[in-house]
Amino acid sequence: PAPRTVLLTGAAGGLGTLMRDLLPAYGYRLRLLDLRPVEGEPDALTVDLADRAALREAVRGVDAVLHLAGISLESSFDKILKANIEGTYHLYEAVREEGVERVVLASSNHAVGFTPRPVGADPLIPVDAPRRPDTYYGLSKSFGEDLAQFYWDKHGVQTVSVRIGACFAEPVDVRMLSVWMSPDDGARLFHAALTAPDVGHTVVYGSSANTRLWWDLEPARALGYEPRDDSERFAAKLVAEQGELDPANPDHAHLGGRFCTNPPVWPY
Ligand code: NAI
Ligand code: 15L
Repeated sequence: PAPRTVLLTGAAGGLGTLMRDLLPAYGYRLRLLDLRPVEGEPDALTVDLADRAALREAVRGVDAVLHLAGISLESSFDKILKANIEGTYHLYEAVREEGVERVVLASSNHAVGFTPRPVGADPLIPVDAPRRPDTYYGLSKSFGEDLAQFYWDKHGVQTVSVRIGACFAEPVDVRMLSVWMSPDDGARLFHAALTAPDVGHTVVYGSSANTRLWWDLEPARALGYEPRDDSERFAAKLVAEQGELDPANPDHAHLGGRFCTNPPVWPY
């Protein structure tokens, strides 16, 4: 049966805000959590992932957790350690202690960011390609995937780790034509990840069915995900403004794009 009550962590963030709008249509009742207040949601829990007691209370009685909270760009190792590495550990401990069956974990393409991007007829990047984090941020996502595997093997907590490409209303640069996940497809994929049976720990790439796709979407499709969007409708405008990706430009050489060379930094 589909889980009904889902704890959405990171509910005040960009993706959290999109999913607050889109997931209720799939029948979920969302319990919201963030470090910051969630605008217009007085019942949202204002909780730091460092607060284990509050996390335990937050997960009590939910059917699943959609874990989006954390630092979503590059930062110092110390900040990443606290929010993403220790924070995700605290979340899994709360989940284990309260007997929650499933987590859907926001991993990122930056866990494999130093993988060279496919060029021309190169094959799509498989989900079992070696992890090649491109930042401390990407390292924390790689850790999250290991943590999820460990909690499955050791404690029977199921996880789908979604290596999200870039989920925004529209792609904003030419690289994003390859990695874009439309918000509607994001909701479709999270719904599939929340409901597919017997996932154990499954890692999938998360994007739309883009014409310029770089990675294999079959593992996501195997969960029941049927993407309906393709970034190609934005391509003419973006390519006219920015040109095609340049094989000689180091910013364009890897899946992680600029995260490999000059990563955007978390603002606080
Ligand atoms: P965001 O930065 O907009 O939102 C993250 C939220 O987490 C923020 O509201 C922040 O207050 C909260 N947060 C940070 N530290 C916290 C802590 N210690 N305790 C509780 N809450 C905390 O990021 P966005 O774009 O919404 O991404 C959500 C998740 O998805 C992140 O884990 C990110 O790494 C991942 N992701 C997102 C992608 C995207 O395209 N939006 C791409 C790949 C991964
Ligand atoms: C991420 O992991 C970031 O959280 C998001 O803000 C985007 O920059 C995305 O990757 C990307 O690769 O474009």
